Amino acid sequence: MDIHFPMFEKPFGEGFTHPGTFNGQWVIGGKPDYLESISPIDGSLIGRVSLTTEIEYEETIHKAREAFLAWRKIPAPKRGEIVRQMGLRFRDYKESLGKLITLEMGKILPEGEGEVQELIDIADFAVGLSRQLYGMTTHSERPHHRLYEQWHPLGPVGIITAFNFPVAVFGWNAMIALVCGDTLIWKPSSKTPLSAVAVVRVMEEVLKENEMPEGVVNLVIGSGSTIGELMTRDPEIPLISATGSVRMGKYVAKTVAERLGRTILELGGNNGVILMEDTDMELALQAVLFGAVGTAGQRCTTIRRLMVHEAILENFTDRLVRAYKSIQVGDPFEKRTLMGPLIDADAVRQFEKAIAQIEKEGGKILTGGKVLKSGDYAKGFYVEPTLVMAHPDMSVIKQETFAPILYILPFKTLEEAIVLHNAVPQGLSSAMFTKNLLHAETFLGPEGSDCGIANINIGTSGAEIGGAFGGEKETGGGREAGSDAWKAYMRRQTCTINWGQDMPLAQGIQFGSGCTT
Ligand code: UN1
Repeated sequence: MDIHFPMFEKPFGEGFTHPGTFNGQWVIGGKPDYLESISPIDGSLIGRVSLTTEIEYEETIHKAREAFLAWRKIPAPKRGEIVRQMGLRFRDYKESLGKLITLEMGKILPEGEGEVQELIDIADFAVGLSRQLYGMTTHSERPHHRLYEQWHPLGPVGIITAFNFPVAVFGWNAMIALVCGDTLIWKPSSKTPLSAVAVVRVMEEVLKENEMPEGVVNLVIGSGSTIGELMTRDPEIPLISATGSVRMGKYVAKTVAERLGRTILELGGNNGVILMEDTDMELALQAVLFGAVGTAGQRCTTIRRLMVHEAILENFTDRLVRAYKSIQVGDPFEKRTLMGPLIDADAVRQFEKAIAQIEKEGGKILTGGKVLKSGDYAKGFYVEPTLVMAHPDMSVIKQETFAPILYILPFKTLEEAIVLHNAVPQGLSSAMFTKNLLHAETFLGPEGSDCGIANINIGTSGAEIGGAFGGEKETGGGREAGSDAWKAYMRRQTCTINWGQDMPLAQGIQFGSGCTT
């Protein structure tokens, strides 16, 4: 695979090794343990990355803390200027980064490049934001007093990301946190370490060219139980932003809460789309295909449940089955391919487990359901995109299986559809297809979708960076990326200034009138 990063001296493959720890310098200990990066496309070795040791971690967090003391003093628009240059540099490497994501994660190339675009977009957003970290003023109840709030940098921010968006989700956190004046300690997924190394090397170029202090951007690589544990317990990290499973999120939430730290959690999704009887079938078909099959069903925003009005059930299902059967599964670098592999053997096992449960619970597999093992598929982790006619009592529809399995659930009334829609523990993204304003507004109203994202006439995935991204219930409640998500990366300070000659107390309290001063 021809991927061009001038900073990597060696080509990927058997001989490629790289330090996994960056704290201004790439650090590698005497006898390091290595993590292998395996391509899900054919199981081949892309390269090895050294695992961060506890000593290296301590050194890194120390540097992140020291760098914070300097970084926080740089005016926000100047920090924005550094991020602007990073955005330009990401553009230079868009093709290479996109290819590396495809190679290491397995999403098709347009999605790999799309993910880099998401990183570029959030960098651009953060540049503008660096001049808009605004606070409000309000009127004091006391004469000659001014009351206002301002936002200050928070400290080193821990960013824990998942394999499915090895670059973009880091970007949402990192670009915003950087303009907010925070330094970063990034722990990427152990399944996609090289995408992380490449992104950090691009950022390193810009930081060095601008003679920024070491420790503004840091990378640590290791498992959740080693490095993740050190980060979540570390009082030097006031905020941990974590993306991943509900199980991981519950552990992170508890551990960080024990030291009264803050978290931003972006956990599981089990996203539903309601197709009303006046659905524009052509639009819905396109949206459902991208939303359910795109990224091989491994987005947290993937469409997993499709609630279809009985009046269009047969027609829409037939069309969907036909479309599913025409989907090309295979090498994600091939132009014709719409669906690449799952991330690893364990993901295939989870798929098989879900299929067994579907069968046990009386779901009808309309198409798909099998693991692809022969020929070109033999060495990678490929499965068929799967459509299931389901019923509401099935327990498998309540869980997030990170695979391309879509459950169809028929309904008769809007009320029934909304109850069905909300009857899962997760609450990330949701959508309705309709031309009826009353139905759309009901879905978007307080008794409608209970998710953090609710769309009309588009799918659940592929959110733009301009909005706040995140969800309710077991999704964790965090918000990242655009809108005012930046506030979570700063500390709010309420200030009252007395510019008068007297000392009036709030709430009209008279105190000390009986004593002599
Ligand atoms: C994720 O799957 O964790 O909305 C993030 C989307 C993408 C990001 C998904 N912009 O599908």
